[in-house]
Amino acid sequence: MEVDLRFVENHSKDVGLVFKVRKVLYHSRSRYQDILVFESEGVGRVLVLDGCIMTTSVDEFIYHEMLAHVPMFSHPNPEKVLVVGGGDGGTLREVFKHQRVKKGVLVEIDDQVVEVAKKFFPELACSFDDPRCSLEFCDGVEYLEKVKERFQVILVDSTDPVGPAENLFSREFFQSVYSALSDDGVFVTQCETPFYFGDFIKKVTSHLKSIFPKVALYTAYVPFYPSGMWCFAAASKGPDPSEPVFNGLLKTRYYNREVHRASFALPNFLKELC
Ligand code: AG3
Repeated sequence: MEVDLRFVENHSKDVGLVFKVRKVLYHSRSRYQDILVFESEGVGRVLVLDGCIMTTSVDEFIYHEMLAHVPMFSHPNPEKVLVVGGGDGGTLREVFKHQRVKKGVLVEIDDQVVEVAKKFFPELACSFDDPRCSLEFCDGVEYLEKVKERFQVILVDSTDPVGPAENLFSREFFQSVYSALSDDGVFVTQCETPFYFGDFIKKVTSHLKSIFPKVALYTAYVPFYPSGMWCFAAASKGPDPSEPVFNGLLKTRYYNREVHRASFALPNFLKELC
């Protein structure tokens, strides 16, 4: 008899998303979180942290391209880039598509996530083999409090703002990000879905506005995240994040110049959050 195994992510107490599981490839608890990898029937491999879908083989490109390329294309010369979180490597992979990048630092609290990505998601973890990559295993908040180096672009690719990632959305953390950016630096953080995290998004943008001269929200459609509508908060010391200034072409499947600009056009209920 075949066992009908399913994984459910609960998006609220009443709504969730169900995946048919072909095989559980890895399941273990690290020092920080529960890590699960499964082969699904319909959407390839799935990475789950603390019960939340982080990425699937079929839609990972959307989130990673939109988190990385919007700031990367709006900065005239992003030589040094810092990614906080993103231990699967997908965001850094997109960053390294830019030949102009000389160094990409990834600060991840949980080395287990990197190990798991290397084993089960080589198409994401390939970024760790790039000679420009520097990996630091520590808390992003502490790293940014101490770092002396300055970055043109800083990205936060975190889990939901509960548990290990909570402090990555505090005003103090955004203040350290501001200090670690070069004078024309651009910052983007993933910032959840307006359907379930509206108040949270509002808090994030108001913290950012109290520190940065330019703040804007943009969205992307990520099918397997709660509600499918995903927000990113961009904050800049100089360049306009909604304007792609770099003219080069990269191989991307979701991102292009039109999508870049259009992603900043906000529906009315989202305008209220920024
Ligand atoms: N980081 C954002 C994931 C948030 C998803 N939330 C959820 N499923 N409840 C993804 C990491 C990919 N590099």
